[in-house]
Amino acid sequence: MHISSELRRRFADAQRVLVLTGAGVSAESGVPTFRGGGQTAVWKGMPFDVISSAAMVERDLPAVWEWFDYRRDFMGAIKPNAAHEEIARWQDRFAEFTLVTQNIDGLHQQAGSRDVIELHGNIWRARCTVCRSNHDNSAERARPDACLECGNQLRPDVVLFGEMLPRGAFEFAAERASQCELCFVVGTSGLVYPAAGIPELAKSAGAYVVEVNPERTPLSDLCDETITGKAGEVLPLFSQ
Ligand code: BJW
Repeated sequence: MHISSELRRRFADAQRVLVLTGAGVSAESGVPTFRGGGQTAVWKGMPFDVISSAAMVERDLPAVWEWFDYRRDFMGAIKPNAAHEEIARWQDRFAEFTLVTQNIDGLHQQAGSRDVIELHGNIWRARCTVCRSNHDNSAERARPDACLECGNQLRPDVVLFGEMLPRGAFEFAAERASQCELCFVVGTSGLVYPAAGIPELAKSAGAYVVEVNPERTPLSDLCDETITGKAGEVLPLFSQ
C-alpha cells in the first residue's frame, strides 16, 4: 500500500479537491457498513433497505424509530478515526475543498470538518412528518416525542430509499465535482445513486479520480487509481 508519485504530485499541486465518503470511512470507528465484507445489514429479520425505506416510514414508523434509536445508542459512544482526522486536515490545504458524505453519523464534523455536504441527512436530527421542522435528536438528550411546532409525528432526518435528497445538496456536490481537479472516493460501495454518480461527474470534467477501499467496487474501473486498503491506514500517508 503506497501513494504513487503521480498522485503525490497531483495532491501537492491541486487547487480544487473533492472527497466523497461512504460508510467505510467510519468502519474503523466501529460503525457497521451496509454492504461491506459480503454481509447485508439486517435488523430483526429485515434487510436494511426494507427498514430504511420511505415505505416503512408509512407502514411502521415506530419500527423505523426502534432501528434508529438502536443506532443512536451505539453511535453516541464512537469517535472519529484517523481517516476523518486526515480529511479534516485537508480542508485548509487547498484553495477549494469540498467534502461530500453519504454518512449520517456526524463523525466528519466531530473531527473538525466544516461545511460538510450531507447527502443522506444526519441521525442527530429528527424531522416533523408534516411541517418538516427540524429537532435536535443528539445523543445527550431523550428523543422528542412529537413536533414542538405542530405536535405531529417526528421521523429521523435521514434520506431513506425512495426519498429525495435534501434540496440543493446533490446539485451543489455535482457542481463542485464538475469543477474539481482531484477527486477521492473513500469507503463507498458505489451502488447507491445519485451519490455514486459524483465520481463520474468529476471524471467527465477531467479530474483525476482516486478510490480508497479494501475491495473493488463498480466505480473502480472509472478511477485513475485505486488504493486497496483501509481509509484510516491509507489517508494519513498523505501527511507523511
Ligand atoms: C472500507 C473500509 C475501510 C469497509 N476503509 N473502505 C439509478 C438506478 C437504480 C436505482 C436508482 C437510481 N437512482 C436512484 C435509485 C434508487 C435508489 C438507489 O440508488 N438504489 C440502488 C441501491 C439501486 N436511490 C434512492 O432511493 C435515493 N433517492 C433518490 O434517488 O431520489 C430520487 C428518487 C425518488 C423516488 C424514486 C426514485 C428516485 C436515496 C438513497 C438513500 C440511501 N439511504 C441509505 C440509508 C440512510 C439511512 C440509514 O442509515 O439507515 O444511505 S442506504 C445506505 O447506502 C446509506 C448509505 O449512505 C448508502 C451508501 O452506502 P455506502 O456508504 O456506499 O456504504 P456500503 O456499506 O454500501 O459500502 C461500504 C464500503 O466501504 C464497501 O465498499 C467496503 O468495501 C468499504 N469499506 N471498510 C475504506 N476501513
